[in-house]
Amino acid sequence: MQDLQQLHEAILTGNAKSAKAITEAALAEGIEPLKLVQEFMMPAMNEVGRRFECNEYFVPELLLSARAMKAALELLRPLLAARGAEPVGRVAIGTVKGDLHDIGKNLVGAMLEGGGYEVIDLGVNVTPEQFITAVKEKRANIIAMSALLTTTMSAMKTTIDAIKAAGIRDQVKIIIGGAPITEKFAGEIGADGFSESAAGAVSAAHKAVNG
Ligand code: B1M
Repeated sequence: MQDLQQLHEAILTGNAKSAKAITEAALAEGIEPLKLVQEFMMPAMNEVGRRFECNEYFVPELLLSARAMKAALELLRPLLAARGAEPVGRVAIGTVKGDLHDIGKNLVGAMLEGGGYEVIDLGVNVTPEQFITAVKEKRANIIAMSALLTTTMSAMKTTIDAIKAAGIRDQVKIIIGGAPITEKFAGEIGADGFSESAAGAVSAAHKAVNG
């Protein structure tokens, strides 16, 4: 029986090899992927953030923990994304311009896939033009934007304004999220939906599309 607290510890100490091995073993034991994410992996990243705030951790430690988190998440992603045949919509997802955080965005993408959406992952540091191209050329009917920095939240408004200026606002629903984002902010910038969690992003997408 795996001691899952070791998964928390592996992410906290940035040990990607160990994070991967424990995740593999836990999955082999039949432990639910979502349980691993919600009860052990995300709390570990929150603790990494707390230590960073208190100057106990610095950027190198953040990078190592992020790498360990990603190594474990890569194993879980296909399991979180297991779904039926017909996509219920096409989502273009990305972390906005100026922002390089992608762990939450990747988790949201996997949950949306699991919720039956086809997901076009535009990556990080995504410009308004890239989102517009995804709507025009890849026929995305939902845009999901992620921002983790207070300084990049404004890029969400810039993107929505650019989508309006491109004359395609009525072709696409826009949902947003990320640690500093609030429902109030989403309303102020004219987004159609907001979620503070990856699981909630699926309901936000359903709600935005179906009203
Ligand atoms: Co940075 N970072 N970081 N960082 N980093 C934060 C965000 C910070 C809060 C840390 C802190 O000070 N406590 C702080 C931001 C402060 C602020 O703006 N108020 C910060 C800072 C300052 C920085 C730098 C400026 C540091 C520097 O260089 N001096 C720099 C900026 C680089 C840039 O982006 N231009 C930087 C860099 C980095 C790393 C590259 C080292 C690394 C990222 C690696 C990567 O992502 N590949 C990193 C990390 C790891 C973090 C913390 C520790 C963890 C983020 C994370 O992955 N969380 C973070 C502190 C923290 O959040 N506790 C921090 C786990 C993830 C699952 O949660 O991303 O919140 P999260 O996603 C959640 C929800 O928010 C939601 O669902 C997800 C799952 O529930 N969600 C959505 C997210 N996107 C959504 C989209 C949706 C819906 C829901 O659409 C519909």
